[in-house]
Amino acid sequence: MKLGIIGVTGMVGRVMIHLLEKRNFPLKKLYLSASNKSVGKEFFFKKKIYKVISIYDLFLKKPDIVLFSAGSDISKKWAPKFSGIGSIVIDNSSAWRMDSEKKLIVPEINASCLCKKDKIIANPNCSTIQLVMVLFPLHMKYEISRIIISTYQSVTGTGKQALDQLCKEQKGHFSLKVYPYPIYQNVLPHCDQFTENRYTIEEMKLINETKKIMNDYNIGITATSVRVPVIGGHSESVNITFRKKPNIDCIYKILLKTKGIIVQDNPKKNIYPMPLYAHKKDEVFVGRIRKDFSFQNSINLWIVADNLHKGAATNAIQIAEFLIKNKHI
Ligand code: 11C
Repeated sequence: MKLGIIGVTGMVGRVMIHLLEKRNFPLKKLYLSASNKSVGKEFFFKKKIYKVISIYDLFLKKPDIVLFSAGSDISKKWAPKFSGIGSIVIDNSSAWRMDSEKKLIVPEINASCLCKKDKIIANPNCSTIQLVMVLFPLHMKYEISRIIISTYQSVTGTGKQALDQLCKEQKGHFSLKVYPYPIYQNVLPHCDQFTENRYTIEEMKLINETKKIMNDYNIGITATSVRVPVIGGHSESVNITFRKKPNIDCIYKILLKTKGIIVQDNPKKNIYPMPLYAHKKDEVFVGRIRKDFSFQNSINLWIVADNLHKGAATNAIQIAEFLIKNKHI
């Protein structure tokens, strides 16, 4: 397997290298690529040094799989070129997610819809992945009719500069301006840009991507996305209304046996998911599972995951592993 990463110097790209090594991904060749200013930079993989090459040089290597994590513009320009020479692109940007001809994949949910003709496969937004991981098995049992989501998103979702802004502000330096206001000791009800409808792009991704992955456009979804001065992962408070009457014990059982989910829920011992614990882990953590006494057939729960892991790199690599296992390559 010849695999390339585009955007290897970014926060997600770095986690991708780490996970390929940790998961012992079957590789014949690994190519690391990034923007021209990073060409020549060195990375360690399995104790060997790898130098960053340009995207064009990666293209000339004709990789079997390319993991893109360099933003939408690069994906729009380069993904069709790579797929045109037979590479399978797994794209972590928003470029192709809502394209009706491209599949938006969370392997635990819908990888079985992939076929050999899918040459550009979209990896969902981080806050969507952790959400649907929990929603989907419950939807299968009780049919979700409405979801109200409030997120508490890590600065790592914005990237390295945002992490630097937080770290500098912690030391009293308020010069970097990735966000319109300080993020240290603050909370911004604002992730990504605002759209015409007064929701942010991040909120619209949660709404639209969730429907596409769950393949159900009748679910009512509303979202508020909030940036918090946290590093370890995104948290989500979710209120779910079902068409069928849910049973809390049964919901526990379903989530306990769902692959990729860890239930952390013991109020007597103060056990619940937190970004401090989820940091650098590949699973999605769920807790605070309880009935909503104010509305019929409704529950509340709390979901946390490391947005750079299951929210991005882990999910992309799981898609690649699925393709290999199922002989799509
Ligand atoms: C954030 N969810 O936390 C974003 C980052 O579409 O893949 C990931 C953006 C994306 O700001």
